[in-house]
Amino acid sequence: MKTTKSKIRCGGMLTILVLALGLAVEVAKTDFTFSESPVERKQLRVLFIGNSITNRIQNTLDRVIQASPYSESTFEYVAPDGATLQAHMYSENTMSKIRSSDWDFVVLQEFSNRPTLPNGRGRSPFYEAVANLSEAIKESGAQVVLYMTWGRRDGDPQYPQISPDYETMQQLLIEGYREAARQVDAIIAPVGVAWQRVRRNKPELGRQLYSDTIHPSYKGAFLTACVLYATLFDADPTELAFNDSLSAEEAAYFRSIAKEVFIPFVDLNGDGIVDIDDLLMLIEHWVQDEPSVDIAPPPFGDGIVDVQDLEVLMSYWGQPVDDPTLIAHWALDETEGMIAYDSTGTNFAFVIGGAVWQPSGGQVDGAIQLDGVDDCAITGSIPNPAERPFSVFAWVKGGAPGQAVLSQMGRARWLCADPSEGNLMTELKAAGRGVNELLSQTIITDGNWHRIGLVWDGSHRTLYVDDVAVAEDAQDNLQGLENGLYIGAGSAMEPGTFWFGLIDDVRIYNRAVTP
Ligand SMILES: [Ca+2]
Ligand SMILES: [Ca+2]
Ligand SMILES: [Ca+2]
Repeated sequence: MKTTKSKIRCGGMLTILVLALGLAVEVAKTDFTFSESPVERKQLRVLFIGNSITNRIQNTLDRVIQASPYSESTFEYVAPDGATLQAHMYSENTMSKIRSSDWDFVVLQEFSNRPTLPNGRGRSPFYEAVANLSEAIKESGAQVVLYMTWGRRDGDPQYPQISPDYETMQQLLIEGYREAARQVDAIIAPVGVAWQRVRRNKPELGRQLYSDTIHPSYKGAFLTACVLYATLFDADPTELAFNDSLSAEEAAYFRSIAKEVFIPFVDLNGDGIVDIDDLLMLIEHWVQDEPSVDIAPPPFGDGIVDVQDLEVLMSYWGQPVDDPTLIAHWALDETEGMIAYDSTGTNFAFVIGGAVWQPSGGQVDGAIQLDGVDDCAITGSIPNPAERPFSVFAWVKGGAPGQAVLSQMGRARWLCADPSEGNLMTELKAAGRGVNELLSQTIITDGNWHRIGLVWDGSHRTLYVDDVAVAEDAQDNLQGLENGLYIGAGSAMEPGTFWFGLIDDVRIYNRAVTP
């Protein structure tokens, strides 16, 4: 099936592909990292226009700038509590401030729920105010920056039907700010995206970003300041040696997140390398508005797949992939010992039962061989996959009907062979009666290597075998939780569920990957 798919793709796209590869050679040197030459360092004059979401980060941002190579910069703020951009637009004080100086950037921050509300109530006054203010800002010779804010901690209590929870409100804010930026050709400071990363990857710390349900704590202010710093100075925030009042570890984590939001997702099919398969996916959607491959400019593209996306992809060609959406990755390349390391961080797995490392027997370097009796690997907690789109992949060889590749402790088997035939199956499903496991008709226990996967995009779950979708159904939520996993055993380590064979390269992403 894989061959057929590739043939169809290649046949129709060959001409474009050849052109793209020719172009790629010329653009391969393009680098989307931050500018770093000291001679390029320029002190800036920046005006912020907003409300308490701005004035609560003002002192932190000033300290970050003071501790940076840009300490001679001038930052001023017009940010009375509760102000909307519409109010600023009618404010003589704000308008004269815009005209009063030779600003490099003017940063606009809207009242926190306006960009989430339907056109009549929020979005159109937001767009209108951005357009009006931008006109004045551009006339004064400055560039417009939109300070994309974060969703309220528990959603919007005033409009629960629109933003019932944080994640929904954040998505609406991202959409609203993107559209506003598109209309006036503004730069986005993706602060809300950084908050979303923290809330997704470290839920407890994510709630600590708030001082109440709306405003930033000193932690939230520090994360925000790092993103604004990176946006305005085009500088790498991880080079700042400033922790403010945070622990060194937390400050370093927030700086790394502030950098990550500018790293594009170049490994489109989630297999750890940027190669021809990723390029084919991009070419397949050439000049279309396809979010899954619209990687440039980071962090969320610009609504079209074009030469800019190709340049970014090619700039990572053949390089190791640093994908911020890869939240856990057990390469299983160890040669000895009882620990399987997680290449994305600290979530190592304990190997029990006497499983045997196979350093030259894997599909991607080494793999682990399990005996089908009591061997498996036990991981630490991973973030709840049910809260957002997620994908999980593994390479497997061997196995028998009823055996499991990956299960959540005390919950569902995420990837397993069904008990009668050995077809790929998942038990991860929505809450409620009448919802069943998803069963494919593709046998994975035939003794050959297979790359198996489960993807939930927020509305559908799809099973993959060897990069081909083999089963799919609608599933608008999932029953998951923040918990550990068993690699190579069922969710209660029941006899008969232990995998007898090889497992390699287990990957979990917090995005919907199309393999
Ligand atoms: Ca790839
Ligand atoms: Ca693009
Ligand atoms: Ca491996």
